[in-house]
Amino acid sequence: MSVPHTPSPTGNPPAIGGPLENGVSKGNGTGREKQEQSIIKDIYSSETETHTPSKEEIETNEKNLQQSASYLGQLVFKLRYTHDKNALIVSVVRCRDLPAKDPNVGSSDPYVKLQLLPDKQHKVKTRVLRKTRNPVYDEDFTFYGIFFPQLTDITLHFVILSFDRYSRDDIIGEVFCPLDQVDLSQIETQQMALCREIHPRSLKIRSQGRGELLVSLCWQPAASRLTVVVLKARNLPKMDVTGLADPYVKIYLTFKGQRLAKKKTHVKKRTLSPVFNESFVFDVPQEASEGLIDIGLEFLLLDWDRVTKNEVIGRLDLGGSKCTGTALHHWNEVCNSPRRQIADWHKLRE
Ligand SMILES: [Ca+2]
Repeated sequence: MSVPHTPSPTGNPPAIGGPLENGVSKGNGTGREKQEQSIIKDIYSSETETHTPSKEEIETNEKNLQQSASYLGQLVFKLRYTHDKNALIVSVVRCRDLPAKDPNVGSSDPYVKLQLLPDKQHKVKTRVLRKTRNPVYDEDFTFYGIFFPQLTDITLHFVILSFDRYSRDDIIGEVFCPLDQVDLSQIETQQMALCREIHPRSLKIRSQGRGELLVSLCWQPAASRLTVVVLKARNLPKMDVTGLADPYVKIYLTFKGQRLAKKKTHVKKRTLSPVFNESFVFDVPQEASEGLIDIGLEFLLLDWDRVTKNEVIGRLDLGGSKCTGTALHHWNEVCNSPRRQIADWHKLRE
């Protein structure tokens, strides 16, 4: 993970792209997925199936995490295809047992967004239902101009959200339904009901990995100043339906664990390999200026979103009590080599 230290904030060119090309699960017909397509499946019994070792690592991770993740309820929807209109009709029927996003009321104001992947031009949403954890929508969405053989390339992506009047909406969770795992001959003749468990968004981040961040630091004891250059990030998880993300970095200077100052980079839109090259200067308190005692830097890498709350992708601590491993090594070098700009890559953590 670490590269040779560079005297200037240019770093080494990062390898583009991560090991996971299939972050948005395009189904490959695994045993688990097959099982999930059963009509109105019983989610409790489906959790007992055995794990096939030939599965890709990402799926294994997702499965393990799913079992430990908190239960977010279920989504019920129906599918129908009409040949005379070349139309796919998706009915969002209802959600069951949603978590309460509004703790004061003990419920949520949920609505469901639906997109057809990979063509994200088809984008619809249900109305918002107020103060309920078991909303019934019964809303039909008709997607025209889809020829029957095209269906196997399409994945339905549902996002379940809770409306927030005062802030950006909360994401409750999401459901992916690749249509190549649905018995399509059935939906030609009749409406078919399906029920899927809602998965947390964090599952997606954790199963893909959080990526890495290249930062460069320079400690100037005479001026009592710490310069931080946020250079770039790589291998970030695919956060948006576009398969990309809109990353930015927040930095806090901490003293004895307390946040003293905050800075942030600009948002880099639609990229998994952002180049920031932004420099920040922090004034270090006089009492800590002997070798940066009790000083730390907290980095948060976030995904910006226009509608929903920005999500934290990963964190990094340099200095402070939580700093270990390569981060501690980097920090010690910075403390011991004043006036030198020292860069290093760091793996982001939860
Ligand atoms: Ca985003």
